[in-house]
Amino acid sequence: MNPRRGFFRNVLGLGTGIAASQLATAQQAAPRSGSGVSPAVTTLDVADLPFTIDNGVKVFNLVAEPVKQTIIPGPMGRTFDLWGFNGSAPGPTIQANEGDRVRIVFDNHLPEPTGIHWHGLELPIEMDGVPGIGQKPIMPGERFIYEFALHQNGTFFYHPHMAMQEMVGLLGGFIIHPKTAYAPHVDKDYLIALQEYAVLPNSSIPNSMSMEFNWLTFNGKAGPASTPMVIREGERVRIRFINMGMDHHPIHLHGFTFWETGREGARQQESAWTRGNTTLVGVAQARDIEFVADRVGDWMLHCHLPHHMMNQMASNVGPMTRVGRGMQAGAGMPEGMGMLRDGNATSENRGPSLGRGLGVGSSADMPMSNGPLSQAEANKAMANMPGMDHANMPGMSGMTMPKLPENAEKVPLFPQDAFMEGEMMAMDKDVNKPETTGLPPGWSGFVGGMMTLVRVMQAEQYDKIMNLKAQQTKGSGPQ
Ligand SMILES: [Cu+2]
Repeated sequence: MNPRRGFFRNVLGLGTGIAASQLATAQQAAPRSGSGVSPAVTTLDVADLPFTIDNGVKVFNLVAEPVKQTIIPGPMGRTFDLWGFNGSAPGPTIQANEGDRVRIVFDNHLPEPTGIHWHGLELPIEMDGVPGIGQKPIMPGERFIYEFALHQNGTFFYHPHMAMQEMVGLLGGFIIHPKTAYAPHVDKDYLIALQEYAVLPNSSIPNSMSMEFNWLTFNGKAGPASTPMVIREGERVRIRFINMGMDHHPIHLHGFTFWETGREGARQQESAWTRGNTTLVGVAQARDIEFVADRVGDWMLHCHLPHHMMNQMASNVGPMTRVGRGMQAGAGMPEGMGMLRDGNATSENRGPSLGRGLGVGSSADMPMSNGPLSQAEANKAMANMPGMDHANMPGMSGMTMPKLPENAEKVPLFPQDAFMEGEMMAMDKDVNKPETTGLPPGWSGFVGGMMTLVRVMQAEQYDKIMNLKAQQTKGSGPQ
């Protein structure tokens, strides 16, 4: 494929939602070299941070602030109160080139002091962003100007150097393109930020004290709201992952064996590349993978921790489906962290959730598994959740509860996924976008948490989706 054509296609794809004047700067972000060009990195569902140039310095404006982040849209969806940057959590991606000098004008619109750390960058101590050590804390309403030269290249990120703030959304990608484009050339280059939240069913605020999480996100969206990657058959693809949370995520790709080509430090030399289909993205780490998408299909890309492939799951978050039982609220820090208050692990007073819980739903209250225990209970629960009443949802009336054997509940371990995953959980319409065109009806009921799709398609279908995207962009104009 002509790499230049690929480059412009990517630049245009990136232009969705940014003004034409900024397009020029996005173009400049990708250096040329004899071996080809580095495509601009696409952070699906998250914008890029625009910049201006002042005397050769790239100037970015970054604002930390409370944000409303829609994790999943629609009547079954959730919007959380998070702290993010420039309107989103994660914040917009910074893209620059090796050799650039950057100035980041940072405004603290949070109600508490902070400082922004440029994770992995080699820079002067006073630019390292650790409040109380290298710099004074940046107080609410204050501005601090970071300025430094970039002599590295690779996948980096930015976050406050305040532990609890890291847990409520404050993270963003920082991509430094190399002076000479990496070889072999890639046609598509994506960034996926991994974040997790513990949010009770009746709340919009994550419990940053929790050790267990029920909302797992790629770029601020839980499946099926994460926008799929759309790839033309034969393209070489790079996906970069960054992780800021409490858990390490084993990210697994279906259908392809990739090369792990980069880590948080830098791109690896080729002799150090390793083959795999799962890469463990540890907390504070970055991992880059590359593969040639030579097999058509809608391939899963997901964290393989089972609880991270679902939405709303946590030990005994019962009241959502067990209507009428009530919920313990206002638990203190020991309960929230699942600590023992007194006695021992087998005493009556075990704390609400035997460790690592969300801090609700004591195991004494609910000595049973998650979810409804029978079809009758499930139907009752559905009736109490208007958002899930598919009979009354436009376009969803075809989706019903699955027909199960009458004696299903006599089988030990039933139910597992029967009422948690499947067509009755589908929300195709709510997450419909050009990139989902042609997926089987009900697909969205099988995609949750840290799950998305790598859709590899033949040229005709690929062009059709690109046209739909172009029309959408034209229709909506700059956002
Ligand atoms: Cu995970």
